[in-house]
Amino acid sequence: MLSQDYIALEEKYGAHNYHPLPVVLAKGEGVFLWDVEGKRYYDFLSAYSAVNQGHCHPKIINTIAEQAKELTLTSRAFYNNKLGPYEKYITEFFGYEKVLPMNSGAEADETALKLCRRWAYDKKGIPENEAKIIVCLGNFHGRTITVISMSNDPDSYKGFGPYTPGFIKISYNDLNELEKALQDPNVAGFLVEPIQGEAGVVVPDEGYISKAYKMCKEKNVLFIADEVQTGLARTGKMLACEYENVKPDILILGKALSGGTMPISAVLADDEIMLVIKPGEHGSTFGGNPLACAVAVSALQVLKDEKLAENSERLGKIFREKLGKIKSGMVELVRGKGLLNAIVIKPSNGKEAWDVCLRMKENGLLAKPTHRHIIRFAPPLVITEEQIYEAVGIIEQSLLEINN
Ligand code: IF1
Repeated sequence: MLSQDYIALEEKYGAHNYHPLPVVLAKGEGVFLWDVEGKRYYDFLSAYSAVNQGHCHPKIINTIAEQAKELTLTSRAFYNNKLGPYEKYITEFFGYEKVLPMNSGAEADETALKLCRRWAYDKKGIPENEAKIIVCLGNFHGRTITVISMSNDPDSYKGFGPYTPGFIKISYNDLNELEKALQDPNVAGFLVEPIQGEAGVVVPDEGYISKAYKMCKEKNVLFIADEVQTGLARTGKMLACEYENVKPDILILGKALSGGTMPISAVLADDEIMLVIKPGEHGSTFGGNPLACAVAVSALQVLKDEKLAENSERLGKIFREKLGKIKSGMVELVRGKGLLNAIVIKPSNGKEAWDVCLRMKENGLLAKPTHRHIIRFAPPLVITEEQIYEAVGIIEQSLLEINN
């Protein structure tokens, strides 16, 4: 079968909830992907930052193979011999007292919201059913009904109501609005992405996160960081909040926690918060399964052993500098941190970001537009300096070809 045959199958038998670039992938290794015809591409999406460790990382794949032969799932009705060691490893890794394991990012966000609400009633003394959580315009936290209730993007929420109440929406990167919203005594938490991913890699002003954290502390409001996309070395630190020396009260992780091999997410917090949830009050069939636990330990070890945060910080600077030098009228702006970057495209001759991505695909590099005029660039963090140069060459060539 050829690419077009696989595309036709998805079109006929799959729900039409995506609009993919027309490439059918069959193999991945490190920073590269191959399509079914054998053509090789640089992967500059990394499955939305889930594949920070590179495709099919040998250490992670070996862990899967070994653990899959022993035990994969027992449910949380029983103990297993991988969960405890994983919990010890990840809590020490990030400096928290407890972890709650889930699967998808959206589930981890939901878990954090539930934790925050329960904490509000049990510890802060907010009257039952009155707790409010502040969220930011432009946020992306997933696709469940409660999570889309926080969204102001009609593509995410429109036509799926009624929505979950209890959220206050304020502008991102606006401390005045935060200050005002925090006046409400029923506010229990502030949920924020240190860099907004879906919004198009929107980097807030320096000091925003640390000041927001301080303001939350003054009002006894939980500071909840969604680092599903920004975390795990993507932005040049293990966590993006480290840039501002902030340790969130609740930390949400996902995506690269498995190196892109399976859905693994986690919520971290100290006892004061985590222990408000009692047996039977939250959980998941797959959360904390032995296969996932073994994989997550491996995935975190790879990030540390291969110094991927350092690589991301160093190569991110080089990447943005090189992108900024591209002589094309279509590049309006380059922004990002570490290897989470985006360019804002100025349409030219009727050509948009989508056309640029199609041309880059022809030239051997995969990336996806977001919001019509933004292209996200987020290669696996195992990329080398030479590969960055080659990739920038492809991006530049593609822009120049389009703009003629
Ligand atoms: C899709 C974007 C990225 C996330 C943050 C939670 C989740 C996500 C900060 C939910 C998920 C995704 C999912 C992916 C597209 C995507 C995305 F384009 F929408 F903006 F990454 F940039 N918090 N992000 O970014 O995690 O439940 O999906 O595991 O196809 O919807 P999930």
